[in-house]
Amino acid sequence: MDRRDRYALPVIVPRPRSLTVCSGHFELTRQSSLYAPPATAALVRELLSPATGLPLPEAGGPGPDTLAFRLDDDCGLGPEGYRLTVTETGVDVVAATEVGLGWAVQTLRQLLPAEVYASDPQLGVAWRLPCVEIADEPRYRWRGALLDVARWCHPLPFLYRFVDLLAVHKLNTLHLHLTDDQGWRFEVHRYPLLTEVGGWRNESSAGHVSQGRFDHTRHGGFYTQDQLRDLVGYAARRGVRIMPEIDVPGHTQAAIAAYPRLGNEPSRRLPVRPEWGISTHVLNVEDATVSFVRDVLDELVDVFPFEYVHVGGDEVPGDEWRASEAAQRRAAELGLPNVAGLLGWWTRQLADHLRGYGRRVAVWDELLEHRPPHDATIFAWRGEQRVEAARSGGFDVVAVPYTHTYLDWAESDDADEPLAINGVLPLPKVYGYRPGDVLGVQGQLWSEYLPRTELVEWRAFPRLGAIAEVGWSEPGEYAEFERRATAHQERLDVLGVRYRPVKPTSAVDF
Ligand code: TNX
Repeated sequence: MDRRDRYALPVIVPRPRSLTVCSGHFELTRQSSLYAPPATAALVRELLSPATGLPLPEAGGPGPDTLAFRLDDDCGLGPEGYRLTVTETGVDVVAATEVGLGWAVQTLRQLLPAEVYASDPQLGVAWRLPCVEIADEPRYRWRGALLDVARWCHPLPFLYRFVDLLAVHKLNTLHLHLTDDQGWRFEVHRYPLLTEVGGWRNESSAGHVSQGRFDHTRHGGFYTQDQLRDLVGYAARRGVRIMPEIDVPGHTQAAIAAYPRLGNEPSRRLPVRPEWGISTHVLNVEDATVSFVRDVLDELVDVFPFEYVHVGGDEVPGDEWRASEAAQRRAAELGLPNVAGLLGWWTRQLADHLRGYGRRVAVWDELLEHRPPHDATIFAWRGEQRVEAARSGGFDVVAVPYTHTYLDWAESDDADEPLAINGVLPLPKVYGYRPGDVLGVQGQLWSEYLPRTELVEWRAFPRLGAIAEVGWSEPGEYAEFERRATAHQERLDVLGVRYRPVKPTSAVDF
């Protein structure tokens, strides 16, 4: 039996709002031409031509044997929606924006044989599209994935691949966690030691952090601003925005190792933190330190044009501020009941600064108790009740509860699962997540236990596909999603993704 005969309906992930299959098909051949706005035309050729080998020459307008992509403000499907019609004579797509046209291109690829995902010409494949009518638009505006490149500096080519994989699943945001206790990955011209010193640690935790073992291997790296600018452009052409995160005032030991004056005991030399877990070393509350971070943000906004900048704010231990006279004085001057409130003071100053660039801050939900900037978007991670708390506080919320979206958690408690942080998050639980009335949803790939990119892929897929569907589609039956997710593996195979099978049959070997 031909593999494709097993599925009566085309397998689209995430599931479109409406899909009608009609009889017949349209076959793309060397005679087929392309009519589209320039950026869309470039994307279609970039995504279809390598595998099909088809030139898709430009057509003067819609017509027979043509892939036509048209912009129409009145198509009634929102800024990311599209209508895609395949008839026996050709393909017609309408959308209000080029982003919408771009998502239609991704759907078009999923209507074609899985070989379309190959990076070199596939001979002997009939590039047939079933006749369909699809009207589609996302349920949530923010559909993302956090990739932690601070704990392990994943190679730049992987970031490109990851962006491609987000776009395949119509995820529109890459949250790049660029700094942490264990490493600083963003080049800052004004403060070169951030990467020269802060980008490298002498060793890393080996095994689970609770075992207290180390690998005795130096690790590090960083991305230059030019590299990141190129990545941003590449992602934008695929409809993916990149939100950078500079995590302050906690999770900053790497920065303090580079510039001890940022810390609470400037005469002390700290290493970039080798082990996982939360450092008690946090930024001090000097005006000069706030200025330093503003300078970093000045360079950051020049690289990342996206409206949102994440400034962290999670897990800020109070030990050093409680022991610091300067911090206590600062808290008293500000009329704060205790030094913990300095977290809000830190963040409000950064938000003010970023507002000058027309930017908005995103912060972790710890800020909720410390008067967050009024225009902050809250990333609610400590459970569903934090999503609710942020929402009832009147904030925009991206729902990232660890109970449903932490993809660094193991997918099962089977003995052969690769080592993970505590917690188990199976695929059905991710799929069953209902974020409620929020800006959107996002999967988190914290990388303490993901030192290699194959492991990132193993933890990301298929669960990131479930996140994509939670973010894009109306809630559905898990069994139906599971069928599609299983068929979708054929595409991930062609892409060479090291995914965890929906139903693993053999032991894992990492
Ligand atoms: C908590 S989520 C963190 C991260 C860790 C993660 C591991 C958040 C805002 N902070 O620093 O990597 O748990 O699951």
